[in-house]
Amino acid sequence: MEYNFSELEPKWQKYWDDNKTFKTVVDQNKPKYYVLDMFPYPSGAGLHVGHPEGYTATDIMARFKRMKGFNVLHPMGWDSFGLPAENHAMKTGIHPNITTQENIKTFKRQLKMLGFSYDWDREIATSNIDYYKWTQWIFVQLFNKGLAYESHMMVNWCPNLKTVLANEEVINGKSEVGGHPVIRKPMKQWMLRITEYAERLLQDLDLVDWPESVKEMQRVWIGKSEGAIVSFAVEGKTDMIDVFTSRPDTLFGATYMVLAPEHKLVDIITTDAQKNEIAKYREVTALKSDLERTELNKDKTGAFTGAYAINPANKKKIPVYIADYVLNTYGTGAIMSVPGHDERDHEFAKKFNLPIVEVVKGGNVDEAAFTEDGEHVNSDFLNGLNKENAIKKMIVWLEDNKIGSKKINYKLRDWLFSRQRYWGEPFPILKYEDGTVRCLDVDELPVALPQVEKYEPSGTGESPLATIDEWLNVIDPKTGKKAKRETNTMPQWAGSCWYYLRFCDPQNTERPWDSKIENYWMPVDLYVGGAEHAVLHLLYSRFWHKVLFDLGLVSTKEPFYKLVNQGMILGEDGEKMSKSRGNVVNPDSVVNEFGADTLRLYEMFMGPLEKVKPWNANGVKGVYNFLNRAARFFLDKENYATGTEDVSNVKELHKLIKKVTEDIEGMRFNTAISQMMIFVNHVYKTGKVSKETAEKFAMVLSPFAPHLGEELWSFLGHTKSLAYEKWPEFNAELAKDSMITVAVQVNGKTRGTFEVDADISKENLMAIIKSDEKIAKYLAGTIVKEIYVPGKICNFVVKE
Ligand code: ANZ
Repeated sequence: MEYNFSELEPKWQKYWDDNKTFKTVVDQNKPKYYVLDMFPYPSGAGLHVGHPEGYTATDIMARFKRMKGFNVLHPMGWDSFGLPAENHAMKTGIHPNITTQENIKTFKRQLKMLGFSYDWDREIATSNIDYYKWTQWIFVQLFNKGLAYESHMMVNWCPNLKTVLANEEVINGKSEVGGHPVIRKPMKQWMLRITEYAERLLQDLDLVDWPESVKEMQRVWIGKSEGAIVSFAVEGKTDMIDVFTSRPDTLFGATYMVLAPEHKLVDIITTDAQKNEIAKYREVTALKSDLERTELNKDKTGAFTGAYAINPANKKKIPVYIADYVLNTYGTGAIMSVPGHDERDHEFAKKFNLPIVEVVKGGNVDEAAFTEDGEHVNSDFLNGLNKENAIKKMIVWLEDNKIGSKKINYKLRDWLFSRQRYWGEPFPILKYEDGTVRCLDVDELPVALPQVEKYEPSGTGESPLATIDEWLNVIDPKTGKKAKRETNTMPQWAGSCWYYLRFCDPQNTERPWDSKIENYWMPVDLYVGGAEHAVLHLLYSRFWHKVLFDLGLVSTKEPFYKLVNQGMILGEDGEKMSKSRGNVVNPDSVVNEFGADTLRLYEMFMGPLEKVKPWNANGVKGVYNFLNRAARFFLDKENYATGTEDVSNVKELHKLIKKVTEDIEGMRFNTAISQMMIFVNHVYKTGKVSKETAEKFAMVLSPFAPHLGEELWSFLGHTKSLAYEKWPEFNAELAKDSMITVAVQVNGKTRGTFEVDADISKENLMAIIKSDEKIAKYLAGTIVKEIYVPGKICNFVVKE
């Protein structure tokens, strides 16, 4: 019997479609399981072999859980707003909506070709108006809660992309998309107050089962820092300089101060003599990014203001500088400098010849900053204490003397939420001539994205929407006032912040989702996708979710209970797949040559899901050969026993059931597949199987290779899909090995091995061993100890 995958795969796909096999509705009588993929951006390139890796893993889980009696929600959709579609439109002149729809078609065909068990009735696209209406609605909720505001500020401006970018989208000074240079520019932008949720975003990481590495990246990004605010008087001025320090214990070692060049006190305290120098320095730093400014080991620069402050601990006069290594956006934008114990301060002090005082013992502060713990010295009431106790005591002293107080700071900044681009959600905002704004009401939504001919951003920072007069200018129907629409659009992250909620209730026209339905499906039990979203999508969506939770709109504190990151699939050459390297493997051609089941099985067999793995064409053939052998054996009546089958088949079958069940639960798909290979080799050896054995094999195979699974199931006489059949029970009795090998050791040396019945009693085993001629001579003396490790080894200690 030929393994005719090119016929049987489309046949089963059509069956699933025609019968809506995977359509899901709320069923209170069943436990639910929500398994979600990070939905793809439908690019022009079509599906990449990296996509089916995660999608196959979730599909195995979905199919397995259905057979385990769960009501499974397994949806798919499109993250279809975004820059690449718009850039493509600019090049080709074809409207992004048209190319997006075409790309979606290709992606959908490819996903269907792979046999994923999605409930396609739940398909959504973030660029569809009946979806983004609700994205706008969520923005209205944020606005009304005071979490959205406009701010004039320094932003990350990317001249190539002609848009601003969020901090999370700038990596080492380059845009996350395309790697273009990013500069700083002052602009008025929409911001979301994610900082208000910093502590909860941090604390609630304890509630979720996520890779530690992703949690840690979020922790670092949120950047909680405990310390104190300390106020320094400025000589001859009434203004005080407040600093944030994580080391208030080192206050006695503060020998100078530094303000960020943009700090508002700079103009007030700078002496006339220093005005020029300060102005020049400020000009140079204005162009630098935060990253450039804070790089360690960078040559330290700065300028003296001419002013002096008073160290409140020892009343010493200390000079005040400005320097770019102090950021205006963190803490208070000013620091007390402790060159003895802070590396950057040390470098600066060396360069500007400023005094270095040791206040913690343990190093040589003239040579280098000593940053470790140690006994405090030169610090009056802190002398003799370690860091922890000195910090505590200093905070009490600061608070008693009204010089400062305990303070917690976060690195997290508010989220820059507007883009000067066309292909995104318009803001539901009207701007009046007097500068005030009105956020629209629900009945005024959606604000549709107008059709335009020209997508090219002006480059001045205005969105292409600003050029469409008839869309831009309105008379506000609610106030009768003249108004302009907000012309910026939302970033691509907006749509993906809540799509998992819409999947619960995708066709609701009254509201974004029904609470009862949300309450049934949420949280997402398993979420699989790439690690690159650690501080972008995964942080943003947690933030929105918490806002929605506070509004009583969702029932869980966290959206994604368990997160798994699949490892990247590299080219055969071990390099990242890319067009320019010519090492891209196209899923279409693999499926044409070997079938979808082979592609699915191969991607799961390559290695552990989380690991980075290179593609290997021979590996694909190997997996194909396995499926081919399995198909030829099980789809052939000749191979079915007429009487009873070899008992060893049943034993192997139950070993298989145990291993596959446990491995799916632990998401160790590669080892589950190995066991299937062992099983198929075994039945080839015994020659015949029973129908029952074949049925159970079809069931355990089906989450991995669902087409062949269904084919076998129907070959065995069933008329309905096996998708909801009960997962086979493992029977320990049947899986037991019938014979075991026991090694015999006498005084630590192995003297022989015995093949015995697996359930032999210890007494019988001892009798057999002791009566064996070869062993008997070693046991001649007095046996002082007998230790039997069942099924493995028998140890004798003998005295002469
Ligand atoms: C004195 C001191 C002594 C400091 C010492 C450190 C070590 P984290 O932990 O990251 O919060 N700092 C404060 N505001 C800053 C700003 N706007 N730009 C640059 N640096 C700033 O770091 C807090 C420490 O970073 C603060 O504690 C301050 O230096 C510096 F032995 O104050 B420290």
